[in-house]
Amino acid sequence: MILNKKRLLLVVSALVLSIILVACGSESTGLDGEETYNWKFVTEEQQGQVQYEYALELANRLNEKSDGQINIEVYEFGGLGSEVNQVELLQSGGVEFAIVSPGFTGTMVSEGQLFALHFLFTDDMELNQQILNESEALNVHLTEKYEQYNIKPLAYWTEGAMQWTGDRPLTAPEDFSGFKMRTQTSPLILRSYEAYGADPTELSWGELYTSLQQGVVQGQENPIFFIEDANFHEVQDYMMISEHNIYVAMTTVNTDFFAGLPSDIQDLIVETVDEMRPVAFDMQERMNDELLEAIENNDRHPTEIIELTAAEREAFRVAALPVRDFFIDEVGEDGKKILEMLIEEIEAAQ
Ligand code: 6CS
Repeated sequence: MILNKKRLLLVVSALVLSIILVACGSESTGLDGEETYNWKFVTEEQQGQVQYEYALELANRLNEKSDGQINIEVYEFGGLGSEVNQVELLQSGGVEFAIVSPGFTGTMVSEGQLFALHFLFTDDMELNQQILNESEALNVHLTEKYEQYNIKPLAYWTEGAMQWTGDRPLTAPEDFSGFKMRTQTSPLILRSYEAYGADPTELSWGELYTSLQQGVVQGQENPIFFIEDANFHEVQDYMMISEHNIYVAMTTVNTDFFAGLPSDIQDLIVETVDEMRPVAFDMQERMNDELLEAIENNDRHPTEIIELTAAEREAFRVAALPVRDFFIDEVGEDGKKILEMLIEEIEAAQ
């Protein structure tokens, strides 16, 4: 009797084990199976611009590596609404992948607003990208904050240093006094410009060209490639090489969607997003260099390019420092810890 019970226990254990093994096995058969995966990937930019070209390259690599099992349709900015609408689509699963700028999630993931702080990163773009790749503050702690909203950042990467354009030279904080500055949708970005005395307005970039042309706003910030490709230089007389910040983009997926994928597909996505880090860096560097030349050589729409001196940048850095306290006060304890850890990581990297 005792022997029978033991035998029964053994049989039951073996059965349970085999069920677990089969279950685990089926979790990792995505790439061996017949199934095809058809996903949507929305970007905040258009053909020829960094985010769109990045997304296309990532989609092509995943298609090739999966022998055609993974098919991703990449969407340009515009067709699926504003940048904020696109974030909502990602959260609801209307699209599986998105490139998201933290500047459009500021009212939701308040901790992500740290990217709005001026003069936080270094002046060395390669080092900045390395920090974005390796930072625990970002890749673990900030990522957890996004995941609470069904957004899973797989990579933080830069589209280049940010520059100001304006209808006037902007070389000292006082030049921003009463200046109508366009910003993305994030309280801390607004606050950063209020610290210089500006009068900032949130706008989608889809409305920016006309708003600059009509004087609804007088200036804006963006990497050089974007200023040229979106033709903002046509309706702005000055471009300041201010490098007051870096433009950060996030490659994101819907968290629930990703969690439900077979593990080998998850691994393939993570591996390919990792491979894309240097590709994205080279892409933005090339486009920023080429399009700076294009602005310099544009006689039809001349733009005066003013490179801020070290002393001018220092005056802005000092004026921007109190915004860090505002971030800490407004965003709370977790945000404070993430920011402090990131600052330590940046200092250590230097
Ligand atoms: O200024 C903006 O809002 C846009 N700038 C860039 C570089 N990418 C997309 C974003 O929406």
